[in-house]
Parts: sequence; structure tokens; C-alpha cells
Amino acid sequence: MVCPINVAIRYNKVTKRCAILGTREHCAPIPLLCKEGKGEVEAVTKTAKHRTPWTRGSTPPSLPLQKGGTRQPFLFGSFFAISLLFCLIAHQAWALSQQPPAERIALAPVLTRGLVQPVLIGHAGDRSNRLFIVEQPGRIRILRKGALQTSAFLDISDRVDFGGEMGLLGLAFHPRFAKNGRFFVNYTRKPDGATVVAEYRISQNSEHALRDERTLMVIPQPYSNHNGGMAEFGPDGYLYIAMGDGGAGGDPGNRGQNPDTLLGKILRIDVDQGDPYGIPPDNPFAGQPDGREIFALGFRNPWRFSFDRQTGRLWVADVGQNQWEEIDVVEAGNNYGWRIMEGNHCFLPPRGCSTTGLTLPVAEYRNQSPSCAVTGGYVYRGKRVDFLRGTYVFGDYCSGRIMGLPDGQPQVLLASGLRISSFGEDEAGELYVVDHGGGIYKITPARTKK
Ligand SMILES: [Ca+2]
Repeated sequence: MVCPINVAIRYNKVTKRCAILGTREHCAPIPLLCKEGKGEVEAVTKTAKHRTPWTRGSTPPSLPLQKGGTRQPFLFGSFFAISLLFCLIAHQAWALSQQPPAERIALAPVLTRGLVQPVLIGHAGDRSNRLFIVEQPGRIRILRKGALQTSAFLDISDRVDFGGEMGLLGLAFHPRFAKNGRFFVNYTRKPDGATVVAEYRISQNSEHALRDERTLMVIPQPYSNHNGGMAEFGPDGYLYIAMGDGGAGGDPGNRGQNPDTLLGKILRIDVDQGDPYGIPPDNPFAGQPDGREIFALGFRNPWRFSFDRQTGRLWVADVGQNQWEEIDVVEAGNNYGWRIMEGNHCFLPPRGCSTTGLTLPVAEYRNQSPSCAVTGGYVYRGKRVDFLRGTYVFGDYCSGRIMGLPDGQPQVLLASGLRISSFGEDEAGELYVVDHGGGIYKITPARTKK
């Protein structure tokens, strides 16, 4: 039996030991080197092949720390010795090929003034080459050929409860927007702070939308934070919506795990059927009285998600609580763990949690200062940055680090210094970074130093 495994090894500053903390399959962990970076610990995640099944629940081996920065693993019998040797060689080769996180991308300013707290950028798929920017207070602006149009495409700031994590948070254009002019927004409403998912349409002038709203969903929010916010159409033509766990800290109502509430979930609805919408027949709880809109569960605050335009895969970045920011590849019916787990780690209970039935992240990083919250991005499918093609690109709101996930391990591509509220694609698949302070930047290749 050959079973693929993902091994996460981390150096614990308290115990001064490296520990193998998780595997994604029922396979044995393989020891690798554990590295302590400058002021923080780097997570090392690798996929490897192993022939020995591992019983879930058995104690994972740990690696002692030696002074001088090199940590040598224990040997666990002859098999592990051979595995270890193989892995050390493999890891060294891998480490050489993944040379330090050089700044391999650059940012070209597209717009640095005129925007108020932008939280999203995207295109309408109508071949107009326009970019649509969502301002959190409740406006959608049009950017055409680098120029911001003075009057808003849509202004619903009178309906939007804005502040903190509340506001106009999501925008999704219907896959046939060019023909039907329909688009959808996700916002926090006045005066009660509930989440609204609503449909709008363009007017006869394609630069302006009508303010008439068709409300699809109203979801009460028990606290002002963790409103999720993203809305986007999948390759299946259904509208996907990100809902946070309702807020406070630690998900006090255990909403992420409760299939009877829409909080703490990724939802999926059919905006072309039903009134006000239909339920896709293959939604996991389609036949139940509650939770029929649920596509996947166990999320804390999945602020941003995207579909890989080539593979259709759904990438969700779920903002962590105290320690771990995570990236998930999301499939129908899966449970992504919150609040039982934060990333790959038990949250409640803090130790010995059962991971049965849970899907662990494809990557995680610590949210120690200067990092604080993951901002989900996109799998790069553009043409300008060769080496980035096929890589999931994301960032951290506080540190401003733009990271890639070339091999399951977060790698810093650029320390941007921006407050990254979102990423976004243009029609050609080029990537943009949104600075919450009021800027839009395009990701370009780094200039070669001479
Ligand atoms: Ca999770």
C-alpha cells in the first residue's frame, strides 16, 4: 500500500522540541527537519509517499531540538531510519530548490487615491475590460483603463451598516451578466446588522445599476464581527456565499458545527430557479427542513474565497482565532473543523479532539504579530508572471505579506506593507491586490536587479 501523506512539523518554543502535528491520511508521519525562522516558527508541510499505514490516534513522534539551530530526529527503528535518510536527502534537495522567499513579484500601482475602504475588485465577464471595485461603506465603483469613474456604478450606502467587519462585502456578476445584467451583493444591513444577499440589475446605461433590490436571503447576525462576505458563482452556475460563525470569539454558539444554522458555512443556491431562489438538488442537506443552502460547514470567518478558473476548485481562506490561519480546498458536504479545530490543531477541546469526519486545511500559518488574519486570493492563471502560474496566491491583512502556495507550504512572495483586504482577477486572469487604505495594485514580475 502506498499512501500519500501530508506531514506538518513545527518547532514548539515552549517545549523546545519539533513535533509532527498532523497527517491528512491514515499514514505514518515521516520526520523532516524543523526550522525556526527569524522571530517566528516556520511551518513545514510536505507531501511524501510512505508504505506503512498509521493508525490515527497513535502518538506522533517528536524531534528533539539541538543547540546551534540544527535539529536531528530520533530514529524509530530500522524502517524509520531508512525513511529518515530518504527524507533528509529529499528535504535538502527540496530546500535548495525552494530558495528563500525572495521578493519575486512586484506591485504596479493602478489606483492610489479616490477610493474609500475598498474590499474587493473583480470583473463582470462581459468583455468590457472594466474592473469593479467594492467600497465597504456601500458603493461599487468602475475602473476603466486605469481611471476611476466619478459616479458610482451602485450606491446603497444608505442601506448598508458600515464599520469594523460590517458593510458592503461581496459582489458577484451572473455568469450571463453581459446578456441579463444581473448581479448579486452581500452586505450588512441597517439597522439590525443582518446579512443580506440581494440581486440588482444594470440600468439602460451600462455604467450604472438600478437601486431596486430583490432580496434573496436575510441572515440574522448575533454579533457584529465574522460576517463572511464573499459571493461568487461557481463553474456549475450556482451562487456560493461565505458566512462567518456569527461572531464574538471562539464561536460561543457552536454555529460552525450546527447544520441547522447558515452561520459558519459556505452556502450554495440557484439564482435561476425558485422564488426567491432554488436549492441545488445535490446540496448535502437538500432534503432536510433546515440548512438546505449549506454546501460545506465548519468555518469561522471565510472572508474571501475563489474558484480556480482552470480546474474549478474552490479555495477558501478561513480567518483563525488565536493562532492559526488556514487555507482550505472545499468540496460539497465536507466539515472543515471549526470550532473543534483551528487549522490543524484542537481548539475545543484544546487537547485530544476527535478529527473523525473533519477535513483539515491544505495549508496554515501562525497569526503571530505582524500577521493577524488571512485574506484569501486566487490561483494565478494570468500570463505576466511566469513562475506564478498555477500557484494559489493569498495574503495577510496585517503583515501585508503576499504569499504563494507552490507546494503546500506558504512562501512569502512580497512583503507589501499594504493592509490587504482582498485580491481580484481581471478578465485575462491577471491578479490585483486591494489595499484597505484605498489602493489597487497589479501583481507583476519583479524587476531583475543589474
Ligand atoms: Ca478549519
